[in-house]
Amino acid sequence: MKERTIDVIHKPLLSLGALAVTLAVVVLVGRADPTGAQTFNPEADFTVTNPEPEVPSDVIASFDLPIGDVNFAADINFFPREWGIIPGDEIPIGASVGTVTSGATLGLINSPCNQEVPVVFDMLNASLDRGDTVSMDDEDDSLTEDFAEDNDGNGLDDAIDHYPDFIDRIVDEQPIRRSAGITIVAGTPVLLQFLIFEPGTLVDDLIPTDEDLGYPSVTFLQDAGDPDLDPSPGVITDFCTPLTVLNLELGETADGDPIMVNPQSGTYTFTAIAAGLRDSDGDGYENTLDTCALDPNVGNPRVQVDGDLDVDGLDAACDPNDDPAAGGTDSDEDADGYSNRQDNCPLHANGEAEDNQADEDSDQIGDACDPDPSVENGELSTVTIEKVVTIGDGTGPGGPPSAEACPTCFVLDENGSSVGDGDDGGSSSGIIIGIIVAVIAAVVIIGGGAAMMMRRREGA
Ligand SMILES: [Ca+2]
Ligand SMILES: [Ca+2]
Ligand SMILES: [Ca+2]
Ligand SMILES: [Ca+2]
Repeated sequence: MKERTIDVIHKPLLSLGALAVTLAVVVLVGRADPTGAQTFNPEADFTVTNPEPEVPSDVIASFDLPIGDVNFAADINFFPREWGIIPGDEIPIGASVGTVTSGATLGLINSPCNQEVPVVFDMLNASLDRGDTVSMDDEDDSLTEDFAEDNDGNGLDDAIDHYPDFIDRIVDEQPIRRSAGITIVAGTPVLLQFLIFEPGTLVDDLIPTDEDLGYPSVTFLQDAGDPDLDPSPGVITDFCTPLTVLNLELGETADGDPIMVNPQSGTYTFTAIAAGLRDSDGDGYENTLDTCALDPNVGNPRVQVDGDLDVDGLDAACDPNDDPAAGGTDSDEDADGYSNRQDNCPLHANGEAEDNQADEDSDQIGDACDPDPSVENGELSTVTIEKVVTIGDGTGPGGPPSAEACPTCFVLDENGSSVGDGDDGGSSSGIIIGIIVAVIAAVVIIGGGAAMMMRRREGA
């Protein structure tokens, strides 16, 4: 995999929240190729619960990063293009379409990054009507954000049956399916969404629009990525490995409406491409986790006191005074409002009174202390995982499900062919039924980047 491609995809992801990574939907199997990724070795698994051809089947995907790895910056999945995908307007609004279960590891309130936090989302089919929107703010002053209320009293949180308005500020395109789930994390309602767009959709100027890549599917956590948001100090000060993600995508609703339908008998390759976060000083700790991003650490930021005698979160490699007896302890060394572990320049004031954690090159080292603010420090470790999945007995040319098997499957009208024809299937046909699960699995711990801690830019 070319570095360029990952880099291209990585950048827009960086604007997303920390927890987004925990929600990364990875539909893949196998082990990572560790080439060039000594500290980024994701493992993935993939299961089709019913491998019969041309029937709805659940897809269970897992993705794990072991402790000690850098967390990931981006993850892009590709469903085989022959998979049968049912558009959201063919599925009842509010129908259950899956579950996301994740085990995240967080650092809270400037403590070591070792708090295991389980997060579960029940995903529901959600409205695609961009003309009927809901705000992520509490515009009616009810003390609950509007998206997590049921103001129209139909039993669905408003983010389900109304389109969150921030999405258009990130991707100004019509999706063909949206699923959404809300769960409470630390007392705050958190919204997770998966959006699937038509092949070739310009999701972002920096994401390839080649139709051959299939359907871009983008994950949103809260409104992370909204250009109207700014960082702010918060309680989540780090997000690191280990990380586990289990994603169940249902093949059909409880009422038997199809959601995803297997292709014809054959073998199909799932591919995932993931990128690990940058580690400027090569000490094994990504820049977001490393309070001394430019100096190899003395200790491990996941372990209390290790390399940090005064327990202020600043490793001795750069702590100007690591001796507690000498009054070295200072959880916000530069007194800029961001605690050391959340601050992308712990020794340089760059809080809200200054440039507020500005990071031009998105390498998680703030402009205020970045030795080269316009060139990323540290490499992205890229990993590609492929898995061949067998449907039916695996024989035959394969191809998308027939129109009889899936009359509601999304059809890409190209060269006169359609998914439902069933007579020109096979991987070499012009039909493109791929999916890029461009899981916006980005990581920005720095800058108060944790999604829940973002807030509306003033005047926005
Ligand atoms: Ca370091
Ligand atoms: Ca210290
Ligand atoms: Ca600072
Ligand atoms: Ca930077």
